[in-house]
Amino acid sequence: MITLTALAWVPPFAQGLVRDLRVRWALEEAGVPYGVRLLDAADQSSAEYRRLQPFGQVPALCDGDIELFESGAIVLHIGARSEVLLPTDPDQRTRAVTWLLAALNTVEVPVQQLAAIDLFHATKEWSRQRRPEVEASVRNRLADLEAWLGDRDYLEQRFTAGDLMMTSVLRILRHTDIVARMPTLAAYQARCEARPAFQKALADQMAAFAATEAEREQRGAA
Ligand SMILES: N[C@@H](CCC(=O)N[C@@H](CS)C(=O)NCC(=O)O)C(=O)O
Repeated sequence: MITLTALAWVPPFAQGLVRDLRVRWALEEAGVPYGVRLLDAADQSSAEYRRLQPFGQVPALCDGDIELFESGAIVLHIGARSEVLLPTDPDQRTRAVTWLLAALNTVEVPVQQLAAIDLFHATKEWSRQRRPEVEASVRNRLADLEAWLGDRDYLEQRFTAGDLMMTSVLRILRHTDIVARMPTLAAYQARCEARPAFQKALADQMAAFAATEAEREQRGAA
């Protein structure tokens, strides 16, 4: 049995972005059933949780005897069970892994810097000074990605875990119009997000937050 650890609640600006979504999506693509353990903020720093996730973050995953953290590692672990995520042809498989790593190491780094500036530090003087340079580096990365995509539907011949991760990273920019103004990239993101597995994963993450809100309201009213 697979158990995914996710957060019980986050503020609306983060709902639909929390990184367990990537894992839920991979599990849905692979058709692998799973249960979810929801963490409160206090649980994140507990010694018990730190044994599972050394940094106290989500996602984490237990699959039988193996305990995993880092969304990339978890998606690769699930991908090993699913031709949909990782092709069996060794070269195609390596290309899919390469794109997953490019999403995390090359694209997510500046994208996350921009999100942190806009969502957590917007009123600080240093962020006002730093933002133009970070936005420019995001735009450069995305222009290169758009050039690679050209008229392809996916990063390689077909959808893989690389597209799953790249789309998950592009979503982080939803508070900006950067992707919307890049038609090839916007169409690519929409194509990947239209997949039933993504829609199910997103609905399930949002349902968990709604359930926590309802429970908190009920407790408040009692
Ligand atoms: N590199 C990690 C990043 C995980 C991460 O940043 N998780 C966020 C939620 S999206 C988190 O748990 N934040 C709370 C914290 O850092 O305390 C991964 O991809 O799994």
